[in-house]
Amino acid sequence: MPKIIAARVVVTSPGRNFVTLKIECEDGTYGLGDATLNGRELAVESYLTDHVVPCLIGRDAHQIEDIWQFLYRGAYWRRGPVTMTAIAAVDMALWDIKAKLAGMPLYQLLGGACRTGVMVYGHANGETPEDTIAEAQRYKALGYKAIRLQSGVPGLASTYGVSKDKMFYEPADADLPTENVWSTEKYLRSVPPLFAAAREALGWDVHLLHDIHHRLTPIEAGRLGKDLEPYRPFWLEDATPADNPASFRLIRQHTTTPLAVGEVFNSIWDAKPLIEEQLIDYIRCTAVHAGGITHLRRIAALADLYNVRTGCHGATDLSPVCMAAHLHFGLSIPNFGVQEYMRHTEETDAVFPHAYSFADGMLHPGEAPGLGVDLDEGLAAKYPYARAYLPVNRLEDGSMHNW
Ligand code: CS2
Ligand code: MG
Repeated sequence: MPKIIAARVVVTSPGRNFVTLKIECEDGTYGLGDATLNGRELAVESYLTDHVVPCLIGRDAHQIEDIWQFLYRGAYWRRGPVTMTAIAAVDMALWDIKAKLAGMPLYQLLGGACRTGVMVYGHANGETPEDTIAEAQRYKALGYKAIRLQSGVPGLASTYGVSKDKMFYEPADADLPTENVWSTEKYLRSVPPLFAAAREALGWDVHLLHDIHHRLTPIEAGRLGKDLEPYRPFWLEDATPADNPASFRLIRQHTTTPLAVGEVFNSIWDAKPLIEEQLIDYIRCTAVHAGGITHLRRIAALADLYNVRTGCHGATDLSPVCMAAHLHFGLSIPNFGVQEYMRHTEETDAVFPHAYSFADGMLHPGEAPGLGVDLDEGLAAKYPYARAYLPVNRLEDGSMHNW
């Protein structure tokens, strides 16, 4: 058996913070798992180092399911983002090891390719609809088949997801949370004209997406969905906080615009009512925050029964290790929908050399055995952890608002 003899956590910040678990076996084989939880990185580092790693030593790395069950059922404190991210890192690293030992790219072990590549969407953002559409044209010229549109809201000083840095922007941008001002009324007025102009300029052969970042009430989301119907968006993402799944019933009653949710979910239990009641069309859970490849496959299998497809979160805080996991997963499942792809910086790509590549609007995981991602530990050590937070949101009267 490939006996686990060591495991350790590497924290590095090549432009943003990443937490990576490296599990090593007696025969020298090692696997990598992403353990990055944006803004709470060190909590997962401690969970792994202090509470999980000691339990791994001496185990058979091939027993992926048993180790998953041991960490989930055995913890007593089930679920939660910190626990599930830690379990995810172990799970990813073990799949990496198993596929390396099999001499296969992971997607082959997961059942083989169901498609030629994984369709991705890029982020076009700009201060004005014109700027956003110009960015979208750039993505289209690069071959993207799906593009997310986010524009500045007239009358608001800043809008989350809109940045000067374009392709490489980093949302966690300050060592204490920046406070942004939000107005639902101003926002709701700005999105339909953006989509109208975008269809006019970009045509109908490209999928257009939009992220609401949980900021609307269900009835407001229903109205926006209805207003956007003529422009046929691919999806509306995180329309309202999903803590209460029943909210989505109200949205569904008012619009046929497809709905996506789940980037903050950490287990199948968060997704279950939304999937079973067919209240959503795309489930955005990730390998890193929802218990690894093992648990993500379980969520996707449930979703497939109800015609819900996947649309995994893929912002910059999901490391290249997680991106690779999503690509092997996405290539191998029947109900893949789309994969988010926010490009990492050159510094990040240098710390995590990888086999995946982009062509014709799709990513392909490549043919390297395992996940196909490595970690340059020497280079990683040159980028020490730097505390960084996402901004928060207040209404114009100062009330704290939803993410
Ligand atoms: C966004 C992210 O990419 C997305 O869909 O919602 O910017 C998200 O806010 C961050 O990744 C949070 O960590
Ligand atoms: Mg999002």
